[in-house]
Amino acid sequence: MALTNTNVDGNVGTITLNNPEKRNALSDALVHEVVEGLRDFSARRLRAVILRAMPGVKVWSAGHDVGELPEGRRDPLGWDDPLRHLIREIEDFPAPVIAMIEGTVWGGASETVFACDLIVASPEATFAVTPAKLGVPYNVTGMLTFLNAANIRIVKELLFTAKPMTAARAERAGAINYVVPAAELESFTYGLANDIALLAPLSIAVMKEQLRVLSGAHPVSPRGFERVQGLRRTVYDSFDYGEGISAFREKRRPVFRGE
Ligand code: YXS
Repeated sequence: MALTNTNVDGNVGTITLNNPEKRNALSDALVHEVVEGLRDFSARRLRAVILRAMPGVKVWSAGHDVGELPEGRRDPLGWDDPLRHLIREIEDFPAPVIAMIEGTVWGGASETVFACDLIVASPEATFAVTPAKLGVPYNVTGMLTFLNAANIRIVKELLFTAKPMTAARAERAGAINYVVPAAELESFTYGLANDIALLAPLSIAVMKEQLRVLSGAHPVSPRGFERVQGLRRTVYDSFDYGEGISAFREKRRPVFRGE
């Protein structure tokens, strides 16, 4: 059964997350469908893509599929993790990817949204970044996605509180572009996409890639990178990581020990 719907109208493509039973969790299967949709849109040389959920949804996406996270002793967000693939496909897509947000956004889905080029949200939308809820050591490029989306004060608030941030606050922080009443969200977002689609696609594609290269240009020494990876390993090898994953699966509150 399809976990997403795709649609093309002129030079604008739409990918709709459609797995409400699992609150559009970013499972390997769902991410695969989104990536295939983006690759098809790229082959068709579409000039803008809208990434959305079904109209009126309460949960845009519940984030990484916790059921697919390793129990421990393995990096939960390594290079080949589905979420990492999805982020890179969005960043590499040769035209603007616009996130149209209704409902709540969680964990890796918040990074997915922040990796998009433009974000339009309804006033009821919220964004939560949840590694600290589960004891997950987020990865380096993921940290960069957040740092490129908002200033470090806002990033620390999102990461250290794991609490949902309202669309209004996210807009004030510059982390999202527009907050639009739900009734106007679709017409506004498609108007934006169609305006972009009338402009020079090669110019936009090159400027998008330039910005990707420049925004990713943070010098980290090999020693610095290995230190970060070593620290992350102490987290995903910890009791707390296993406790966070188990508590989610057992639908109970985790009791973290700091070890
Ligand atoms: O019990 P069933 O089989 O009906 O399934 C339930 C949930 O288990 C499932 N589900 C998920 N399955 C896998 N991964 C998920 N992230 C996930 N979220 C939900 O969907 C079915 C309905 O869930 P339920 O009953 O809780 O729905 P609800 O409407 O009462 O509440 C919706 C949420 C989103 C508030 C609630 O499901 C929730 O809090 N989900 C987890 C949000 C979250 O913490 N996501 C972070 C995932 S980990 C991640 O993204 C990164 C690795 S990190 O943590 O580092 O950011």
